[in-house]
Amino acid sequence: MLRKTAVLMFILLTLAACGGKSAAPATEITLEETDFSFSPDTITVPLGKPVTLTIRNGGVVEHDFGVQKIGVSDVSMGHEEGMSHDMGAMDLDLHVATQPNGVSAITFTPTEAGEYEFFCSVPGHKEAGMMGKLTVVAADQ
Ligand SMILES: [Cu+2]
Repeated sequence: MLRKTAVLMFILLTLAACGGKSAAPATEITLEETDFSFSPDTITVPLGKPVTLTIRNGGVVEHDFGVQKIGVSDVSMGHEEGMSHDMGAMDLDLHVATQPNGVSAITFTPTEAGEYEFFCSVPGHKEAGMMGKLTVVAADQ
C-alpha cells in the first residue's frame, strides 16, 4: 500500500514538473502503459539528441514499447529481469518490455526526422489500440 502511494506521488510530481502535455520536443519522456493504451500516445523528440523514455506499466499484464523501423543510434535499453514474452520473428529497431507495476527505460538518439508509429508488440495489444505516434523534429525547430 505504501509503495503504491509512493509511486503515485512520484507520478504526480513528475507530471507537475513537466507541466502536462506539450508538443514541444523533449529528451526525457515518461510513458504510462495500461491495458491497453499508452499515455501520452503522441510524443515529440528532437533530432540528433539522446532521448530517454521512462516507461511505467500500470496494467495487469506485461507490455512493451516498440518501433519497427526508425533511424537511431546509441540505443540502450534498461530491461527488467523476468521478461517473458516471445518476440518471435518480429524485428524492431526499438523495443523494451515492462512487467506489470514495473518501470523500464530506453535511451536512443534519433538520426532521421519523421513520424513513426510505436506500439506494444505483445500479440493482440496493438490491435486493441495500444499504439501511438513518435515524431522526430529538427532540433532548432
Ligand atoms: Cu501491451
